[in-house]
Amino acid sequence: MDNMKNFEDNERLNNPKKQNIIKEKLAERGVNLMDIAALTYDLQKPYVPTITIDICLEHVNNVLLKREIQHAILVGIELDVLAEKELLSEPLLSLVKGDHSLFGVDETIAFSIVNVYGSIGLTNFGYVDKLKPGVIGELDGAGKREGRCNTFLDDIVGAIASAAASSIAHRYTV
Ligand SMILES: [Ca+2]
Ligand SMILES: [Ca+2]
Repeated sequence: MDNMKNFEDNERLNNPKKQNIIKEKLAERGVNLMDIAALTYDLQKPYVPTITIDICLEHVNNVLLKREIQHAILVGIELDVLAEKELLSEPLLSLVKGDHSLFGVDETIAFSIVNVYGSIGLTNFGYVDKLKPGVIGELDGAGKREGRCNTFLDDIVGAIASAAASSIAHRYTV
């Protein structure tokens, strides 16, 4: 009975089919899961010295299984793509394209990703959002080029890395 219940819970929370769609969408936007795992590695290395990049990648994959997170990623990426194609209406188009400093919905989407993993996720996200390490900085820079919009993507990537780091922290610390 318990096994059945766990199975149903996982069915409700996880969606393995959509995980592949999410991976494809991230790849289309130039994001490699290994780059996200590298961010997770840097976040967790000081706390879990035995951590490996493969463990980080495994946790990144687990994060991408969660329905709630998949939906947040889909919304964010779609808005970046629509902004690039100028298919949003004003004033939203200018806000998203310009990554306006008072536009915070990209961070709100990121919070909805890290929130799944509790308060450690939020702390990790605050850190990567401030320092913009690795691929986050690259995406942020690329998004400022003509015809390119990464307003949501940089926060999404930071949030996935932070969520994976939190998943590791929950597993390895007491
Ligand atoms: Ca923002
Ligand atoms: Ca952003």
